[in-house]
Amino acid sequence: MRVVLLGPPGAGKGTQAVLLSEKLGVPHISTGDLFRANISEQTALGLEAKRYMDAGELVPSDVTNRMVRSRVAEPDAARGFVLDGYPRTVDQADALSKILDELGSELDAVLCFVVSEDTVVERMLSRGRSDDNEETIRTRLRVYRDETEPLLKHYDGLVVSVDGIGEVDEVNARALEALGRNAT
Ligand code: B4P
Repeated sequence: MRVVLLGPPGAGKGTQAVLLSEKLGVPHISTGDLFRANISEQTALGLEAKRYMDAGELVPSDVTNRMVRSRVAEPDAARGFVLDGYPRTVDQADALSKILDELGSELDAVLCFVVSEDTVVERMLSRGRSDDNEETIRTRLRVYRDETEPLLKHYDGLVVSVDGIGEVDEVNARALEALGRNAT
C-alpha cells in the first residue's frame, strides 16, 4: 500500500506514520527525518537543508525530489510506503507522480490529519525541536496554508480527512479505518 500523509506541521504525521508503517508492513519515509539524518551526519545536503528548516521554509524542491526519488527506489519500498511530509507542494506532487510512473506504481490513498492551529502550536512548543520556536512555527503554518493546502484539491478523490484530535491510539484507529483496515 502506498500512502501519503498530509496535515499542518505538528498535526502528528510523523507519530501516525510510525504506527501505520508497522501495521501495514511497509517502510516509513519521512523527508523531515531524512533531512535531520543528513544534518547530524553533516552532509552537503544536510547543511543546505538546515538553513531552510531553521527558518521554517521549505527546502528547495529539486533537492527534496532527488532525495525522495532515490529512497522510494530502494527495494524495501517496492511493496509500498507511508510517505510523511512529502509532497508539500503541487510541484512536488507532480514530481512524485513521475517517480511512481517510472516505477510502474501509483498512490492508493492520501490521508489528511485535521487539527486546529492552536493545537499544533501547543504540541510543537511542548515538543521543543530546534525548529519549534514561535517565529518559525508561524512561518511553517503560513507555508502550509500557501503551498501545501492546495494539494487537497490536487488529490481530490484520493484524500480522506482524519480527525487528528485525541489520543495517539484513537487517531491511529481512525487512520486505519480510513484506509479500510481494522485497528486490532
Ligand atoms: P517535518 O519533519 O515533516 O515535521 P512537522 O510537519 O513539523 O511535524 P509532524 O506533523 O510530523 O508532527 P509530529 O508527529 O512530529 O518537517 C520539518 C521541516 O523539514 C519543514 O518545516 C521543512 O523545512 C522541512 N521539510 C520536510 N519535508 C519537506 C518537503 N517535502 N519539502 C521541503 N521541505 C521539507 O507531532 C508533533 C508533536 O505532537 C509531537 O511532539 C508529538 O508527540 C505530538 N503529538 C502527535 N500526535 C498527538 C496527539 N494525538 N495528541 C497529542 N500530541 C500529539
